[in-house]
Amino acid sequence: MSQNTIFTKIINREIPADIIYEDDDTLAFKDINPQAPFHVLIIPKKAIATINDINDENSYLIGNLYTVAAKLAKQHNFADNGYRVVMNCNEHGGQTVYHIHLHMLAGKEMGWPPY
Ligand code: DGP
Repeated sequence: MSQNTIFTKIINREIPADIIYEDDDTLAFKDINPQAPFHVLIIPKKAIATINDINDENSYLIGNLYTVAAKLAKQHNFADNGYRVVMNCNEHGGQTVYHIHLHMLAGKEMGWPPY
């Protein structure tokens, strides 16, 4: 699986994105096809293709994604109302970009089950 996806281009500023958070390891930007009033993708700068590629060495990067989600929830005032974070894996999970990413959706009440 290629490590170079459209998200690498966003990290390297080769294509534009509406970036709302950045630190040394993590980037968050608005999804191009939003499914909620607030729909942001939170990604590690290091390319990890899927959940299946998480291991003891890189799992701290995944923890960071949730830490950023918690920060954004407080910053954008939907921590109390609630929100959803989702990570899709491979074809049946609905993954289309093979650079791991946490979808963060907020600003409306979510339905369940998610299909
Ligand atoms: P997934 O299906 O879980 O792999 O989600 C991929 C998401 O990435 C999808 O919701 C649309 C978003 N996306 C794809 N290409 C781009 C892009 O070039 N820019 C931005 N901002 N989002 C993108």
